[in-house]
Amino acid sequence: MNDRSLQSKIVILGLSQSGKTSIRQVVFEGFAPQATSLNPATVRINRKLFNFAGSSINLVDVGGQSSYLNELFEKYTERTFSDLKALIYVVDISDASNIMRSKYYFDLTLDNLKKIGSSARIYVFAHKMDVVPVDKRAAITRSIKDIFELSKYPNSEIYETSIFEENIWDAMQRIFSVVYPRDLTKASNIQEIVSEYNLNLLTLSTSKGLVLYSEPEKEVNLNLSRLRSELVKIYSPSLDLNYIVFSLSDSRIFIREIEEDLVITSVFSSQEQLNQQISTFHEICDQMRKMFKTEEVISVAKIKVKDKLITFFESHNILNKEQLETKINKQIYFKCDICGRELHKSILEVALENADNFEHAIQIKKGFGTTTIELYPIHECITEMREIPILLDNNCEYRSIGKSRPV
Ligand SMILES: Nc1nc2c(ncn2[C@@H]2O[C@H](COP(=O)(O)OP(=O)(O)OP(=O)(O)O)[C@@H](O)[C@H]2O)c(=O)[nH]1
Ligand SMILES: [Mg+2]
Repeated sequence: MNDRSLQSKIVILGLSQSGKTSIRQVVFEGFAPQATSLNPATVRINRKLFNFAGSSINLVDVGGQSSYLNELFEKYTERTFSDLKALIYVVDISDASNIMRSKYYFDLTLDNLKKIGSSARIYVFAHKMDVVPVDKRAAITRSIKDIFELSKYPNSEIYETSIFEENIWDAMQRIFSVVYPRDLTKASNIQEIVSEYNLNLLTLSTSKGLVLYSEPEKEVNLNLSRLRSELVKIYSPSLDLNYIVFSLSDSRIFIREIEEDLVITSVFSSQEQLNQQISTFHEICDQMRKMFKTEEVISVAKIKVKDKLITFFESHNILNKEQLETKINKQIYFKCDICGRELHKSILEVALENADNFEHAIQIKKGFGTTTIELYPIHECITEMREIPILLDNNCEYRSIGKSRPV
């Protein structure tokens, strides 16, 4: 298993205020859509690694102000677009006056992707659709398609999206079904379970309903995981809802959350005995739980960064491997000098957030008999992203904190 194979990079681009960060927050970070209303503009680039059942999505959210976009295309195209699996280009359909400017950066993006020979798929989001009455939407989407000349790009698709509606999840599901890096061993184990127990369908999804594994691979129109969350809200808000079973035409559907944010759906034929199916379902859940147990699925990317971090410290004679294992996971508490927020991060978390910029985020300085480790955690402050210099001693213990600065 090589480490790149379980990581996919997605870049979200588009003009400022078009809704990129909001999409990231709602889909990947569990924010309520309303909570995005006061989002500050993203400064430069925000990169984050999200783990879904052992595979990671490396999500790059680029601040859409012209100065950042210009800087990206002048200096960072290679770094931003290399190994790209999917580009999400967000067009704010409520901002007609900027549509040609948006098209300009779209063309620039596609020119650059072509230049580096990228085979990334292109997903255009006709976004903020909630502001448009349903009967006017298709016409708007058609005109975006024309203006952006999408027919020129056979690997492009356009979706109507809004963070306030289900369609953002449908669009993300389509993207995930192409770019989510499936672990082939797990996929074939699931296949075996399906044939062993004679299932019609077995899926693993997030509780928001993004399907990660599905055997056979098919699109189910009903979002079963989300149905489960709705039922939990109605019937069992304070209890743990063990599992749900119901019949639908000639199928019997079982749904259960096996780990935090991992939901199993099994579909049996309704011909057989219910009792037998209940015990089979629990057996399947146990097998799947073992396969996707959180500790076992610390993403490969995380292990890679962890190893790199330990080797880096060891090469500077800072503690030994065993001691480092504990130290790099220990939370360091600090406070932002601008917004006053109290924050905490471990050395490993700083390294993970800055996997692309590791050498900057963690530096070791030696002089006059002392060794200082400098950490630069990034913090989403009131109006911008800021990095906060934290100094540690040669035991990786907190020594002092510096003034934060914009990144
Ligand atoms: N009506 C509506 N508003 C949205 C939607 N998505 C995002 N917004 C709002 O749009 C505003 C800007 O959102 P951001 O996500 O910060 O925009 P951005 O594209 O990240 O902007 P930059 O970081 O400056 O590039 C916020 O107030 C969001 O609440 C949507 O689907 N519908
Ligand atoms: Mg943003």
